[in-house]
Amino acid sequence: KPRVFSGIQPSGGLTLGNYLGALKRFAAFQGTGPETIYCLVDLHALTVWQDPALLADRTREAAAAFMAAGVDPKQSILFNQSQVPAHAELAWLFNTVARLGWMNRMTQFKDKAGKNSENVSLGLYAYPALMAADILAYHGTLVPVGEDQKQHVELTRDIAAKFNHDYGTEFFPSPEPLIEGAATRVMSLRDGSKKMSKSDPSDASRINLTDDADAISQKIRKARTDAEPLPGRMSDLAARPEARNLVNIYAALTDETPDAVLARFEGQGFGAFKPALSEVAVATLGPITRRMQEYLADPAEIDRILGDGAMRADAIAHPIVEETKAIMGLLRSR
Ligand code: AQP
Repeated sequence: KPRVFSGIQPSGGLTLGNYLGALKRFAAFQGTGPETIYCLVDLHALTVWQDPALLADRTREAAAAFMAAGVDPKQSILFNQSQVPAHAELAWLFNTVARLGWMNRMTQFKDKAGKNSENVSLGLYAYPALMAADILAYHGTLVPVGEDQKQHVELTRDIAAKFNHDYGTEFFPSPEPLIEGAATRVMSLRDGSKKMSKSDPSDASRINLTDDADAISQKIRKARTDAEPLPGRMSDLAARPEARNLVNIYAALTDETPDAVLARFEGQGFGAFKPALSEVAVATLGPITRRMQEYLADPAEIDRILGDGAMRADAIAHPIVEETKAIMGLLRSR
């Protein structure tokens, strides 16, 4: 039975990259058939330092962003990871299945650890095994993510396959990464070779879902570009990553193809393109920001929604973890 599962870390304010690469697509899966399960992966956020005084508020803010972007907690299951024990429990079992060599190939770990890899948490290294647990605790089969998470979903498939092989079972399905649209990798506004990220030290590198119209316009106006006019086709932007990024963002916001956008702006420079991009960005994000603020005005209601989601999630995941333990031969005497 197909089941959609995906998550976002409440490790900071969510960005336009998270919206276009993930949230917007999460909402689009609702009502299409498969059950949809969306998770604020707070245990993942802990893999880098989180201020305890901020983490709960960031989790509520991320929940508000999900709902403001169209994730309906009645149609979908929406909850934070740490309220459902199955995630951490299955992650340990998967730590015994995953191989060190597989983890050593993970590019996100290399990027985040940088040169200082002796001093990062063990959790950051084990992150992909926890992500495999997130998905497989629900027998998730469809995983909408941005391009940066493709490698982790592939590792999830490897873990499922090795578990099934080692224990002579077909218990875990092989989940598919769904990476679609013009915004599978939104890049930093300051550097076309880096992805837009909520933890980038430069606020000017990203558009936050909480930015107001002035901040959005100013960031787009200052976004790094070149002095060339726009061509008529994306294939002619191959060597211009910053320009390509802005066109992709425009296309994702308006649900057009990048080539359709370029057909309208061919021959024009960024003096004309940037104000047009600001306009579509403000028109899309403005209502989302306003709805977020409405949800955030009632934090107790957000907590109630996440608690309800966690109970529904637990009802699916708990039996799957119990069955996994039985398959592995762990004694259960009560
Ligand atoms: N720039 C992006 N373009 C498209 N999709 C993106 N995603 C993240 N950045 C972009 C997608 O958003 C989902 C949630 O990501 P995450 O919060 O779990 O962690 P991340 O991928 O590491 O994202 P960030 O924003 O860069 O977070 P930090 O800075 O905390 O590491 C995923 O589906 C991801 O692909």
